[in-house]
Amino acid sequence: MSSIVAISTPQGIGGISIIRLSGEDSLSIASRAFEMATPTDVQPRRFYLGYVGAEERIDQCLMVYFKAPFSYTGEDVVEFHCHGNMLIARRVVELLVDLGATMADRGEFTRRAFLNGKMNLASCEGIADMINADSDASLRAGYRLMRGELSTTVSEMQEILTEVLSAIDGALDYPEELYDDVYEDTPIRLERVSDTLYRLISTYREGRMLREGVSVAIVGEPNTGKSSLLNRILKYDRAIVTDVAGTTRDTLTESVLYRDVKLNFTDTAGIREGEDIVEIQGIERSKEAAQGADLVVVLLDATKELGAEQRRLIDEYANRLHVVAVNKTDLNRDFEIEDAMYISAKTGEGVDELLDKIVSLTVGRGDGEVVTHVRHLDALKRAYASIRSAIDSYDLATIDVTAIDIKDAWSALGEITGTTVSEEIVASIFSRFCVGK
Ligand SMILES: Nc1nc2c(ncn2[C@@H]2O[C@H](COP(=O)(O)OP(=O)(O)OP(=O)(O)O)[C@@H](O)[C@H]2O)c(=O)[nH]1
Ligand SMILES: [Mg+2]
Repeated sequence: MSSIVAISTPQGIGGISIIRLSGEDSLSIASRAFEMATPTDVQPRRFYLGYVGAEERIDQCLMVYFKAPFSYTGEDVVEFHCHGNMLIARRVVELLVDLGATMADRGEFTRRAFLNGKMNLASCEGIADMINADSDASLRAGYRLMRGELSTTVSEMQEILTEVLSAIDGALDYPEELYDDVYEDTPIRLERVSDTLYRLISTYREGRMLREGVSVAIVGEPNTGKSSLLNRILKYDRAIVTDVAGTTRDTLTESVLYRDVKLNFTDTAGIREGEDIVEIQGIERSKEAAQGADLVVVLLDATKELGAEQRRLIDEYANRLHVVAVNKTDLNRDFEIEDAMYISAKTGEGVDELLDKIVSLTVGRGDGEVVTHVRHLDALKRAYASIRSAIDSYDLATIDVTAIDIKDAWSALGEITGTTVSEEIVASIFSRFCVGK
């Protein structure tokens, strides 16, 4: 494969810029571009001081060589660590292209690592997640995916399925043995795989929220203090607050990091019988926002009697993940309703407790193994369906059909680690990467 080159550090000014080359010609290309300050034989994993350039020196820099297969891509890799200016980095890339390298595509280094067996597909996705993470929680989830927690569980399930398949194969050749050893044992082993699949599938909701953030809609009647609560959470006056009922006309979404988790709050227009066309549309949007949210905060006003409309709102979200919060407790401490949180957007009282509650209801399970990608979820669901079908239709007479179901489950699982995945999926995964990774 041809040698590829790219700038691997961000486009901008910094301490250093790293230009990376990978491929079988990379050392010979690099040697023609680099003049050592003290000429010597290049050893892997050692830094050499020298000059990069051809007719004209571009920069004084460091060069390091990683010999295949002990490199990120599994190929020969050379890096130049130059001074951190894009003009320098671009000239070095141009020079290396002149000497025979080609420009790398997005994610091409990591893609080569995958193709060369340095990393499985789920680990590559973990790397992309780490690079794109915008909260500590999503960073940790990416790291764990990269380190192979999910892949290990998936491979363990595949191993069990492989054993079951070979036992069935053997028994098909010697049917008299099938009854005792395999026939009894197979459903038990399949149930074990089924349990693991079920457990993993049920973590997806939480996993997605860890990766993308938790969406929370604040709904309530006009003037209950929804916008005030948003401002209090954001710690600045983002939304307009007035004592006029119907101040907020449109939904408004902002994110905060709270205890390492990204929370995406949507403030909405107060819900009541709409008065004008703008307000009616705003209320429509409030309902849509609440519909799409992971969790709904139903906000009540401690200074008002609990009316029919508020009760209707509470009922409406009763079957959803929700928190009922009573606001303005600084004005009235006697308002009581079952299972509510008591807060004051004005003084901040109770607001951290509310946020804690939101976190614990959504991503509160902490550090268990979680599924974070819909692609993985989809593969797990298909594997689960095949295993259930294998168990449900389990019968001596049709053991060959069972074997087909088990093979289907095995190959669905293989899509996660990449052993059975299509070229299109691989391409779409690496298109999410940046150039130089
Ligand atoms: N004393 C007190 N006043 C509050 C509190 N929260 C909000 N308010 C006041 O209540 C009024 C309405 O607040 P908003 O935040 O605009 O209420 P809203 O729910 O966004 O109202 P709409 O946008 O009209 O639906 C404002 O005068 C706020 O200052 C609170 O905790 N205590
Ligand atoms: Mg408002």
